[in-house]
This record gives sequence, C-alpha cells and structure tokens, in this order.
Amino acid sequence: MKDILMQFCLVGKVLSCQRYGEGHVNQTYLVITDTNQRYILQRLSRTAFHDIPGLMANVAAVTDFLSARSENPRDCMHLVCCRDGSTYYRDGEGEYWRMLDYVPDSICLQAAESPEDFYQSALAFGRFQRMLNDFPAHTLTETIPNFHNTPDRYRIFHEVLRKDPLGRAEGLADEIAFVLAREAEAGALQSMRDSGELPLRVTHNDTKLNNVMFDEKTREALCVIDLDTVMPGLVAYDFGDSIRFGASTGAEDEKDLDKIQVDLSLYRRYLEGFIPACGLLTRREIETLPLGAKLMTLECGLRFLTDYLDGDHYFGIKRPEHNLDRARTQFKLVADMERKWGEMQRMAEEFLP
Ligand code: GN1
Ligand code: MG
Repeated sequence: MKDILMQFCLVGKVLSCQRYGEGHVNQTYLVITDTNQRYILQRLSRTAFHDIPGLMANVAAVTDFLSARSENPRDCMHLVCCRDGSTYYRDGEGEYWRMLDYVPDSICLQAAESPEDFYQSALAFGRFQRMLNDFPAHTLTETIPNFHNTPDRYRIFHEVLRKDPLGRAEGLADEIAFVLAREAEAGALQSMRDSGELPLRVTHNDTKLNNVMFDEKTREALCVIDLDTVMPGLVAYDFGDSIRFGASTGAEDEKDLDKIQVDLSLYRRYLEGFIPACGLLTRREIETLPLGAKLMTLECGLRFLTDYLDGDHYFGIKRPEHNLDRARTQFKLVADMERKWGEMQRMAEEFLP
C-alpha cells in the first residue's frame, strides 16, 4: 500500500489508510494525512471494467467539464493526479488505483434519513443531468457496454442458468420463475432507445443514494460521485435506479422481506426534485420514468441473481447468500411496484408539461 500511496501528489504525510464505504464493485479506502487532508483511494474492479484507461479518461473529462462550470469546489469531485501527471496508477500486479479529494465537510448516506435527504439527492442527480446536457457524448468510452440493456442482461442470465456452475438453480425455482415471467416486458426501454423514441443523454447510470455527498451540517446534496458508468443513456435509467435504492423502505440486502416496499411518498418527492432539476425532459421521457423504476429494479435483481448463480464474481459479498438476499429485495420491490403501478403512473403524469 505504501508504494501505491507514494505515487500520488498528496498534501502531508499519510497517517492512515482504511477500507471505507459500501460500494459493491471497487475497493475504497479513506486516506488521512498529518496535515488532516482526507482522500479517497480506490482500486478499480477489473472484473467489472475491461478498459480502465478509457474509464479514467471519461472520469477526467466529465470532472473537468463539471468543475469548469461550477461555482464551488464542492459541486463536483476532483481527481488527484500521480507524480507523473497521470490520473491513475497501475501497480506491479496490474491493479489500477486512483485518488480523489474527499469532499470537505461532507457525508455519504446508505439510506435517506428523511424525505428531504432523498429530495436533495434528486436535485443533485437532476443538476448532474442538466449540466452534462451539452457534454460531447461521442467522446465517452462505453465503460460497460450494454450496461442497462435489460434484454442483454437476460441473455447473460440464460447463459449462466444453462451452465449452473454451482448447482444453485435447483433451490431458486421461485426467483427464476419471477424473472422469466417478466422477460417479455423487460425490453420496453431498450426498444424505445433503439427506435429513437427516447433521446440519448449523458447519464450517470448508477444513481444510488450513496453515490451522492451531502453537507454534514445543512444536509444539502453537494455533488455526485462514482462516475465510472457515466455513458450515453436514457434519463429513465437514472431516475429508476434512484427509486430502486432510495424509495425502498428497507436496505438493498434486507433479509426480512416484510420490511421491503416502495414508499410512494418518497417516489413522489424524488419526482418533485428530479424533473425540474433536469429541465428539458420531453413528455415521453416523463411518461417513461415509472417504467424506469420498475425495469431498473428488475434488472438489478436479475444481475444479483445471475451473479449468485455464477458464484459471486462481480458484486462484493459479505456473507454466502448476500447476492441472493439482494436479488430477493429487488423482486419484492418490483412486485410492490406492480401493485402500485396505477398510482406511480398518475404521479409522474402530474409533472407533464
Ligand atoms: C454497483 O459500485 P456501486 O456499489 O456504486 C453497480 C451498480 C448496481 C449497484 C447495486 C459498475 O454499484 O450497477 O446497481 O452496485 N455498479 C457497477 O447496489 O456494476
Ligand atoms: Mg458507488
């Protein structure tokens, strides 16, 4: 670790470097120096990302673009360069590391502690969307091709299910039946993307509440982090993934499914923040936001289930059935959204221009 830390231009001498946060893909550390500077060090997942230099070029371009347009340094995250000027370091084992400034006086939340927290996150992701409206999208590398292409996620699921490498499918009849029953409708957003009915924008694609930093005192959302999956996409992806994570009444890995529902008052609060903060959404985009919520939740559950069947190579786990527990909460949420579907659509329609 010493060798890695030495590569970056830090202020002060490193006092500590400890595992930090709840991300499922990269490994994150908090670094503190003797001048009390804080940094975030991350080892990027080579399982998830196959072109890390391309990914880092995206992150650098987006952060440069955002910081040129922001008034306050806390409005966007900042990369800390290596002594040789590059934005990441590749160690002797081929692992990729990057360093970020810790956003001063900020906190990260695993769950909204009040509807206002969730509203604030909606403002942050909406502003992010709007600020990147004139970003040259064609310059972005697709860091994970087909990231939110739900039919492609089904294709991979079927492949893994056929192989069933650990013989886990046998005990999963209900979960498998649940996803198969929804396969036909799961391609709806992808079809609208392919037909051009919905505009491609630069989207974040991983809009969990814990990818937003809040001011520790005022609780205002400051900026959006985790820019690894910034790519051209549909606004329904960003809206949907936020609802999936933040409008649930329980944690993503809650074992007691009775605790899992979609909270419609939180859903509405997010609509209230996100739509005006984005500005410029078309009628069709607003109409498809509820679909984004349902399909991003289904897709995420499908990804957790696939990874469980495959032996947990992608998402980090802390217990043997962690990915299965995560899949189950997502399916419980989808079922609850289906029950509340009429209301979810009506609420979104109130925001039509
Ligand atoms: C991963 O990296 P993290 O924990 O912010 C994943 C998202 C999933 C999410 C589920 C690159 O996000 O797509 O929705 O876990 N990121 C990647 O919690 O696959
Ligand atoms: Mg994250």
